[in-house]
Amino acid sequence: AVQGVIFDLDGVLTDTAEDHYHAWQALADQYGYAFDRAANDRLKGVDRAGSLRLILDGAGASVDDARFEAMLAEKNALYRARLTAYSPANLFDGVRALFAALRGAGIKIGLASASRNAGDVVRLLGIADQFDFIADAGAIAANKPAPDIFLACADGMGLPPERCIGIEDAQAGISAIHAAGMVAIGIGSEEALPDADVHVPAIGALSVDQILSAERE
Ligand code: B16
Ligand code: MG
Repeated sequence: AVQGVIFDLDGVLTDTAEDHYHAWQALADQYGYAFDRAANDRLKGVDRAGSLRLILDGAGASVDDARFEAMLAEKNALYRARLTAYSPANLFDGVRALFAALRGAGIKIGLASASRNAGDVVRLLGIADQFDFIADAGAIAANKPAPDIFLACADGMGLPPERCIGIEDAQAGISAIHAAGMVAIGIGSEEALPDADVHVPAIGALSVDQILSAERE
């Protein structure tokens, strides 16, 4: 039986994806690199350095290491400036009720975000105390689609991976969940997340029963 549910953050519990987009767009504009929402879609679930590499590749640009690091710091400053406006109102509808229902069913709750800002974001959303374990993206060797962060989260909750279910909005995240040996629930359409075992349009549409009965396709 399922004993733990591991949540992605950006795009699952809150809409930070929009803020990541605006930060990358501002950085790209500043350097004259072509970038738009379609290009941004490919960055979902990809870590900060991996995202910048994709943007530079897309623009046919290359920079030295010092400039690369400076650009990462700049993007993060732009992103964190947007986070200052965050409050519990930024939590997606239904998250608190879902967490309460999971807790009531004796199921542990974990967080597996690729974001190094995840701890600050859940504090701003007012849900930091709801997690049994928050995996540290900075301490993970390989990022999504590698299974590492989901495995670290299961381990941190004291559960074997096969007793956990993962919830993700990005294809890289669905792959990471499957590579960890877990059932994957996708927030999004079948077209966007063809590999997910279950699809729901938003986190608020997901019930505990649906989570507990989800099976690998
Ligand atoms: P940071 P998730 C990911 O979070 C985002 O989807 C991705 O767009 C972002 O680049 C990445 O976190 C790194 O974030 O720059 O804050 O470390 O979807 O895994 O919760
Ligand atoms: Mg995400």
